[in-house]
Amino acid sequence: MIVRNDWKLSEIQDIYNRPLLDLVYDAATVHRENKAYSEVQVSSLISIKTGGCKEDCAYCPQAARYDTDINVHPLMSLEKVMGMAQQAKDNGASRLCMGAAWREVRDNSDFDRILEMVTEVNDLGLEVCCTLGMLTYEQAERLKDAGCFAYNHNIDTSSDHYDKIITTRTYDDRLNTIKNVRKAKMTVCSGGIIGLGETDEDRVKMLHTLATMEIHPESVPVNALVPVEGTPLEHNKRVEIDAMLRMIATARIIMPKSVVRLSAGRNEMSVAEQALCFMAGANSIFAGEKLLTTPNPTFDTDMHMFGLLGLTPRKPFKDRNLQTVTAATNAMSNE
Ligand code: SAM
Ligand code: DTB
Ligand code: SF4
Repeated sequence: MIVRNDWKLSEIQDIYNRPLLDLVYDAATVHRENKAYSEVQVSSLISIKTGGCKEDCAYCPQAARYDTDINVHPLMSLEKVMGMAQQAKDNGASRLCMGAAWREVRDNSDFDRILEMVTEVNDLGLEVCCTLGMLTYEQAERLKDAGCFAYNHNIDTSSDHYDKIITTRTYDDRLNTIKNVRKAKMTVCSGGIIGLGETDEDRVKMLHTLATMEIHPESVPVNALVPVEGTPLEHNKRVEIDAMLRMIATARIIMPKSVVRLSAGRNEMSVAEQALCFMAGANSIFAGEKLLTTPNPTFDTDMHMFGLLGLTPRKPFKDRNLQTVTAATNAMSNE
């Protein structure tokens, strides 16, 4: 399978705009070249620090400036996180993603505590992912050394649409954090959100930014906006299934080796809609009754769906992915 990072915008546009069932069929064909196509990576999310964030991301219930009904709390204790991590593992998750409502990481005792969480969750045998906002290279290295396997930092939308959604940090800031994560040899988890009032062209541009990165993100979350009361986007229309399918299928075709995660928005989707997304190449979900602050299907509901669709949860696959990163990074340094 050839992995390209020289995609032209017009090529991606042509793929994205194919008749929907042709697009899904083409993506499913690419997906089936992967012998593990019926395995789905199951990640569980913990909001280790909720709310009170200084940023102005228009979609986010955790921004301090919006009046939303969330359970604001400071950084959780190590013990509490470990209890939740064990529960996620018992439920069949292979990855645990810890999220903090921060603009950026600071070198303080909170970060030290997170490094301990990372080490201990890793020792449980789960892949550890963090999403803590912007990171310097040195902080990325510390996370990596503590055992962090992946770092989630979304580009969210196209560079053109970005400043209609966020004004408190730039697109380049985001790309820079992603570079720091890559340089520290963690795997990169980066994708975006649809339903932010963007056009199809913005969606294609966002996919183009991801698919022309020197190394594709190992995982690409596709979130449908969960409109939350009190945020500027609370009245945005629900994302239709065709938009989700076009995003997932196009991502699958242009980043054939990446894990594509059907992320926020599943609570509003039927099993049939989700089945189409898996058909179109989605091979990861967030499971557990809560995302960060909003509801999500329970593990039991998802395991029932997996049974119906003949899908199986994927075991932690640390070695395979690390080899990919190491090989790719070696190739970069040999150039
Ligand atoms: N504060 C860190 C940051 O912004 O990178 C980490 C946590 S932040 C909540 C992680 C991601 O969640 C955002 O980049 C965004 O893509 C997604 N997200 C937040 N609110 C959302 C919503 N209402 N609907 C869909 N996705 C959302
Ligand atoms: C991602 O792309 N989606 C997740 C995770 N990365 C951190 C977060 C979704 C948040 C949805 C809104 C909420 O629950 O607060
Ligand atoms: Fe803060 Fe992250 Fe929410 Fe933006 S998305 S307001 S940075 S928690």
